[in-house]
Amino acid sequence: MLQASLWENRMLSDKMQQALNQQINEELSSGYIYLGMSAEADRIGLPGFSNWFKRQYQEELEHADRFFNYILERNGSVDLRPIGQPELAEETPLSLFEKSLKHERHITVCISRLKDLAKGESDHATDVFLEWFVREQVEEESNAQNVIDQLRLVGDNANGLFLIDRELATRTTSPAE
Ligand code: OFO
Repeated sequence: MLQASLWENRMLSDKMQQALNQQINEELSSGYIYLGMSAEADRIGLPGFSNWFKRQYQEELEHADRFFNYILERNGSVDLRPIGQPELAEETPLSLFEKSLKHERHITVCISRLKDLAKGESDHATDVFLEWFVREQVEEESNAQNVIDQLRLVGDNANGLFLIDRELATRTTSPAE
């Protein structure tokens, strides 16, 4: 009996499992959005921006992988769901990063809700697992905001845009530890 209750305590609740699966979908959708942004930046003629979004796409796949691995580690079931088409029109460099910031704020809300759920269920393992994402979201929002600030500063100045593009070209994939 004691053995059975210990085992139950190790399992994810159905609600938590569903929520973590939903987050895999959110992360893969994030990746798909950034892949679309990478293509759009290339269309505009900004290879550095295109590189930055492509790296971000790769980072989002790594985020999805963390949730995937965690569910399996907890003996849960992975349930992959459909991914929607990114909503991108003819974008400008600024509109791309404004969309990025808006999206990252949405992800921050998702992570906060997951954290609240873990706390509410006294699921300490999931609560601790989510700490990394809480810190990551601070960085994700800050990264997008920094580029928005630079773009607003240079305005219509082509030289300024060229310099930002050159800077964004240096980004390599570096998932936070
Ligand atoms: Fe952009 O951090 Fe994951 O989704």
